[in-house]
Amino acid sequence: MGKLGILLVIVLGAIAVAQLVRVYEHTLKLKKTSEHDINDRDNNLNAWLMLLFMFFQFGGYIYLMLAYGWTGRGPSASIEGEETDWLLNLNIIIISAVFFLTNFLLFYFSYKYVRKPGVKATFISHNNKLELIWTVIPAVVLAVIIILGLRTWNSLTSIGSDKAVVIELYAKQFDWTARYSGEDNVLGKFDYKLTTGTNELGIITTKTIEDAIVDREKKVNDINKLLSDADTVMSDSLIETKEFTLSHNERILRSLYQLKENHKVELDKQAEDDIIVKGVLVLCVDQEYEFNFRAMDVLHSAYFPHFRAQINAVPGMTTRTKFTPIMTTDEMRKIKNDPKFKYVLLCNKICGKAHYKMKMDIEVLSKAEFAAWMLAKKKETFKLKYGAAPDVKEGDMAKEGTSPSGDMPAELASGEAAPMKKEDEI
Ligand SMILES: [Cu+2]
Repeated sequence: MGKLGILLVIVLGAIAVAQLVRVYEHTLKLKKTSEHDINDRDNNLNAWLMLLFMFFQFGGYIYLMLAYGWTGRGPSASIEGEETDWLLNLNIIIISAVFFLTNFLLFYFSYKYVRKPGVKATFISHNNKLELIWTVIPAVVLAVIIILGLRTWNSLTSIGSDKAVVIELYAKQFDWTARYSGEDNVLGKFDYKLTTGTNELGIITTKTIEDAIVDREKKVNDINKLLSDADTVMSDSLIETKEFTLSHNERILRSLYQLKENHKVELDKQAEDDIIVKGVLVLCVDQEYEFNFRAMDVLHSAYFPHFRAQINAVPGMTTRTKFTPIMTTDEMRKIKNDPKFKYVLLCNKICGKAHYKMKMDIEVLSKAEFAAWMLAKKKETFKLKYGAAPDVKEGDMAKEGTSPSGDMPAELASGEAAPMKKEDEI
């Protein structure tokens, strides 16, 4: 049975209902009563049904609470999450109280004040006291919820303490990339104009700027050559497109020259010790983390359900949140009695077709395990993966003690850059 069959059943069903109503109207006419005359038996039945419905929804609410363990969130895996949980619980208590009270009044009064023969209803047009009560009480309760919420929100989105480790999370359709800030705990600066296949996060170093300029100059030259080539025959619309692409590339090239002029070589160090990680975000237990978020394309929302953190990742601006994991993945597996349990970072904003699978696993390790993992990752700094600027002397940087890669093997220190992947034309 296809869609047509379903449609046919719906239409026939509607016709059947309409016919039944007509039959009912005719019976009433035969009985010489109007359909507006409702007898006491029908009224009492409806009054009892009201009461039954009230018990049904109260029972359902209590059953769900018991079946899923309060709100179904499970234990919080971060210090900050416990405060958020406290707030959520306060809200649930208030909401539940209002739910039970208002629904009780609605359904019980419908039952109690069912029409009785000979009893006339009292007509009340206005009551100032009642108006005041149902305006002031919700206003006060809402004010308390908002003030407490804002206080928590401000503390969660403020800059981390001195002990906080800074990590950047970069969102794009449809995955997350983490950038650890390295030994100096400072993230290198970035500029979208430097984004290429080998510098996905657009990190600024002397070398990435140089490479981007070379790349962009080549693009400009290629188009110029094509446009001035007398042997190439092009349609007017193609010429227009090429000229548009040319002016776009020239504009970017001009800002790249500017970027180069304003760039301070000392800043290279901030970027070069950064470590870019995909796939699994590895964290250390009892360590405060400050997460900075960026988005490449559209709005995303970083959601850490177990750590009770969520914040939007917005193109063109950096957003921030922080938390301190208090349970390793292994500890949580024991609590949940689930050996396959994994913490996750999800995207909680419908950002496109494959939004549902925009996810990054999170592994919280003990201090010793994390130190071992980090030691291995030190061999994957941005400098070692991308390459350093040819004019920066390794010895000088090591002497200053600010570069973690001062002791790197000579063959890696030579800074062989991976070839730049050609960026798509606009
Ligand atoms: Cu997304």
